Amino acid sequence: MASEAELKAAGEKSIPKDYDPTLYKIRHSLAHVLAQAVTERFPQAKPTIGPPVEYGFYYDFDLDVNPSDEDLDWITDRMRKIIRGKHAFKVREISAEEGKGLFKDQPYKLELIEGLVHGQDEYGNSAQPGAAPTLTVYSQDTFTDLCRGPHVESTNALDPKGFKITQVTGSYWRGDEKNKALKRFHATAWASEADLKTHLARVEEAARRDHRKLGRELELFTNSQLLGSGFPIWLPKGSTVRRLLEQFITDYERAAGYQHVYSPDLAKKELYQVSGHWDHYSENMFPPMKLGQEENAEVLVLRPMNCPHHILIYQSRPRSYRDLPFRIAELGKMYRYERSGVVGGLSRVRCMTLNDAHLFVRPDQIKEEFAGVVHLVKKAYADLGITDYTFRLSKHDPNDKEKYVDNPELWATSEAMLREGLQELGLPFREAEGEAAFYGPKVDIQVKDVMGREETLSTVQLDFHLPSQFKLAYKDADDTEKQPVMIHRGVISTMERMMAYLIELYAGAFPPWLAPVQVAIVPIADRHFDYAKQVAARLLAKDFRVETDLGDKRMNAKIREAQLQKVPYILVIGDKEMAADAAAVRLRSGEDLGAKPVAEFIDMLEQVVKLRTLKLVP
Ligand code: TSB
Ligand code: ZN
Repeated sequence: MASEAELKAAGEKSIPKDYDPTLYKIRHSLAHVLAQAVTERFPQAKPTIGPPVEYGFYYDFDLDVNPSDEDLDWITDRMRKIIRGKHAFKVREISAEEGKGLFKDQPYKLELIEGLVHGQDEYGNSAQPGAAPTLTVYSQDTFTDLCRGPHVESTNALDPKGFKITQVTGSYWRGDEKNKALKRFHATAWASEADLKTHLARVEEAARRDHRKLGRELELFTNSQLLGSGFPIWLPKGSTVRRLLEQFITDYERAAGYQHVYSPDLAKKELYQVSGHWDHYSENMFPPMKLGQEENAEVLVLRPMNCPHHILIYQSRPRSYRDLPFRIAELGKMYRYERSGVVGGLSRVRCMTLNDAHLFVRPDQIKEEFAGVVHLVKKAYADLGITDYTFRLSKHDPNDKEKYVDNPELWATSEAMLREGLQELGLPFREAEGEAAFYGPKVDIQVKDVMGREETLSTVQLDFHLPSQFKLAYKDADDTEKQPVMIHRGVISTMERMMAYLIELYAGAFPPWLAPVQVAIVPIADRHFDYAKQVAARLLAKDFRVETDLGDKRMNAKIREAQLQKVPYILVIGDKEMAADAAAVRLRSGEDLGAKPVAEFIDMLEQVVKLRTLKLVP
């Protein structure tokens, strides 16, 4: 298996297929300009490699000093001067011998040439066999680099204010910590200064909304070194939000004819051999555990999906056509071996709870049930305030026989059915190859984070494979045995991913119906404590979530604290309010609604919570 460092290096070099070719050239050319400036500032610096990455580029140098802010300013100014010099990027083909002469003082370039000659790419990985090595060098001004290109024609095509050096971090030659430690200059780079500014503003907004940061500040969840990465712990406040979401979705499911079940988090390996997970999904599974040393000892695996368990529920008694659709739902815990480089915060974890359901349906019921799920998704999103989402038909990759069951007919039928289902509902969608589940195609509901990165929240999947693997059956009206079809679906997604998304969507300011604390009560002085406690008790009796601040801080500090915690309503209580059975109502935004009778405030809160409005005042 690849080492951590290799995976990391591989991740950094992977340029997505849809990378903008113009930005690629701009960023790659700027990397050369940066290398010129860095080697002028630090003549001892040995350039290694400097590829474009998402949002910009980096360049790694073997360099014995830590560049100061002053150095970075100098380099930035120098880069701008070089750009304004309108230097052409000149390309030249060279022989390996010539290259070795040209880069005789640059050990890393020599190693790269050596690798290229022996069919390796610049990361030391074997390139396509048989590829004849043509070496090219690109020069601008006084600087020459070994490079495949392509580049812009001249520095004239670069905006001298379109880039920013963001930081210098440590890295290793070829991403391997056994190798020489290097200095990595990171820069974000764009076609124009305006684009750079837009990007920087987005980065700032993303940092403000970052669910990992807000999760800490608002005490929603935490992580522990002792647990390991990908295993978040839900703190009391995060758990409150989660419980509310779970209640919300299970209520909707009950109304839509789902039945809820509980099943164990693991099963014998055989279950997953029958289902096909063992063959097609074991890369994403934790290693099995053998109970005992004997040859025939039982082997258990943590479940990566809940479907096989729900199939056992279907099989717990004979079914007839009248029993269908049979809708089984569970907030099911699953375990997936995600690579450690990709787990972080809540949106990609290794232990997760899916708002899962499996619908066992007759073929004539597929369309209606599919529509029912889409309807449920839309209803849930409307309540949660999720408005920006798109539909993706996620298809298999016919060339990948390992990941997908090999049954062309199954794929043709099921993909066509989902496509029709979407068309009949009049939903715009796009199609993506290689995104299906191993057992069938999906309709994924895609959302974007502040940085525009896409991820899947809800999913609806059509499956003819598992019913066949488990020989599922029902007795039809004419007494013959038929095979049901399965629809797998998640509406809320995993509680983890939805929580991450909602924290960022609301920037931590949950709507009143979801806020972990809905009301903060701030008595001004000790003599108001008893009355404050009474108000809290009345709110609690109505099932509202209240915190009363009986600390000795000043009123303003208490209000500020509640605002920082993004508590929607703050009730300030002094002599006047106490006398009138009232409270001065403030919102977390700082807006002051003035004094209101407590009964009136309770009415308002009841209404806002019942309607699940995002606004704090109806
Ligand atoms: C819907 N068997 C189906 C189920 O019946 C299934 O497991 N589908 S899935 O593999 O696509 O996962 C369902 C959803 O879980 C995904 O759409 C995604 O929103 C969420 N999810 C997947 N992996 C992770 C993860 N590592 N961390 C958090 N959420 C995840
Ligand atoms: Zn499933």
